[in-house]
Amino acid sequence: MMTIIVVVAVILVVIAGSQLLKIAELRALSKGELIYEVSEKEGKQSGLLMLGFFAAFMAFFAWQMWSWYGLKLPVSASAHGVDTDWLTGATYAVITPVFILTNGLLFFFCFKYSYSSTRKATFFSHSNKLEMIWTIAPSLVLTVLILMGLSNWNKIMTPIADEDDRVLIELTGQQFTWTARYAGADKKLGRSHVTLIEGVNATGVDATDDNAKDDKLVKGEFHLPVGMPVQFVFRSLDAIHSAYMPHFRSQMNCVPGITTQFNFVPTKTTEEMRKITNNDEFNYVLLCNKICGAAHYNMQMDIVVESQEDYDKWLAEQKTFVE
Ligand SMILES: [Cu+2]
Repeated sequence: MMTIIVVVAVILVVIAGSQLLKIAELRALSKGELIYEVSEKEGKQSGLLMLGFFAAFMAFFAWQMWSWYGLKLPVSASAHGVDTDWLTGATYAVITPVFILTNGLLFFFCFKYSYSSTRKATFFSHSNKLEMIWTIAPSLVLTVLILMGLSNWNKIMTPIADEDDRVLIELTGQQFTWTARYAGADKKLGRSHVTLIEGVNATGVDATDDNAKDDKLVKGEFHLPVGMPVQFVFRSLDAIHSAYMPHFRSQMNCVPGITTQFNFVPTKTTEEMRKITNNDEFNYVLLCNKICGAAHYNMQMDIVVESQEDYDKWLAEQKTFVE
């Protein structure tokens, strides 16, 4: 009912507005004026309003930056994340002044060149020199930023080949939970496939594969040794999920039917991060960052980063896939 009243009210306002315009038009016509002719005074007023709008716009921008700044993530807990943060900072440092300058000019020119009956507009269609400047300058800046981004991207996307120099973990997403699988003593993950899902084997690990026998599946939380490269492999059993580990500046889609991957080196233990954030309850988290269904918001797993010793101890306590 409320919706109908609102719709009718909006329609009536539009009709009333158009009728008012018509009356003003007829009144002006009867006086021999043209209603749409803009006087110099009106032009100046519009120009001033443009300047006022720009000031309000900038104040809003500054207020937004100020009020959301506190939600920034703490310092990066992974090696490549430091570069990612630097790149984000550099990008902001480049685009913020450009944003303010271009918008400032846009509104200032509206004010400066507001209508004047004594001024004639210059016809100016083309300048090769100007075209070159505003094409080449942003291209150069973007090329540098993109190349730096790509080199950082390659660091985490080039799989770690050396089995002795990595921890291999497979993360499987399904509505609405994560399972982590460690490669076990042989440092190899056994085969897995959705068609093998049966009973307690909820992620479809192939029990007949020798490499799978010593694999370790964990739920709830998983552990990482500090300073050791971790090679992740991602799978999904149903919808597209996204493995998001914000404190490590990492995210990768989990896509049904294929495996995706990336790696990073955790550089700060959970204990260290608790001190940095001044929060005794701080925990690293793995979140799902693709809206994958009703309980998506709750699809998460804690991550514990600890010394190699503690990690080895924890891993030894986890059960192998085939006892
Ligand atoms: Cu999900």
